[in-house]
Amino acid sequence: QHNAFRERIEDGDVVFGARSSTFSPTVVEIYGELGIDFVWLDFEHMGPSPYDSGVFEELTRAAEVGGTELFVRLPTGDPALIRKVLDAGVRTILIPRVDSAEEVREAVKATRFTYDGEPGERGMASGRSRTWGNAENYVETEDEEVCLGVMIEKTTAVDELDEILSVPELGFVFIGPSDLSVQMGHPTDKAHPDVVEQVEEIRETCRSAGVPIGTIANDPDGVADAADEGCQIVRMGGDLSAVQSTLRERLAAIRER
Ligand code: 3PY
Ligand code: MG
Repeated sequence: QHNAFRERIEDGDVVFGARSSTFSPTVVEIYGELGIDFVWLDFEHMGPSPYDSGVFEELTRAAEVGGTELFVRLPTGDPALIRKVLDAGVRTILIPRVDSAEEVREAVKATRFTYDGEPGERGMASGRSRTWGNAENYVETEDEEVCLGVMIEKTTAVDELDEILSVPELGFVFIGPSDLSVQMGHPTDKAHPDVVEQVEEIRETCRSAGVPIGTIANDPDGVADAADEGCQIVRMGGDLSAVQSTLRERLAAIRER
């Protein structure tokens, strides 16, 4: 099975994902069955230990069965952690809070057997990424399946954006308006004109560089606007908010009768 997430954003398509804060393989499978393209698993702010390979093996199994792709936000770009998560079968990862192009290059290198014509820093594994269906051509094919993105959410990264975007193996950029609002001195005010302008500038730079852009949009109008703005990766909800809103409405309807 190819990494359809990577294939589709490289083809210029828009992919839609949802967060799963339950980290439940069953929810991952349901998302796949619904036709959701990727499952955002947030190990930056929550979740079980990202060093636990078993967690990722269960989730990648469920993603394969359901026909969706895991999208794992790691807490850091530590190469040791990146390798471990990829070896368990995850192929799409997001590194938050990057500061520099050098940091992005180090993270990318950890995902690759070949980097810039030289051997990369991915380790030969015997985990799920290699053993199930891909043992023979593992080294040749794996670099084509893995997709690494970074969050642009710090002013240090904005200052180095051109250099970050020139890393050829960078798969996509996800913009973080919440952290940008903190960084720019307007905490939680994502609608502040300076923050809005900064986000627009980052998007414009990414579009010019041909790097796919990710964003969060929680209603159909927001999703349409994001797609109009050239965003190709859209997170549009999650399991906790879906449970809350569905059951709140249902309970209210039942009590009204
Ligand atoms: C931010 O807005 O800072 C994010 O990280 C979005 O997930
Ligand atoms: Mg953030």
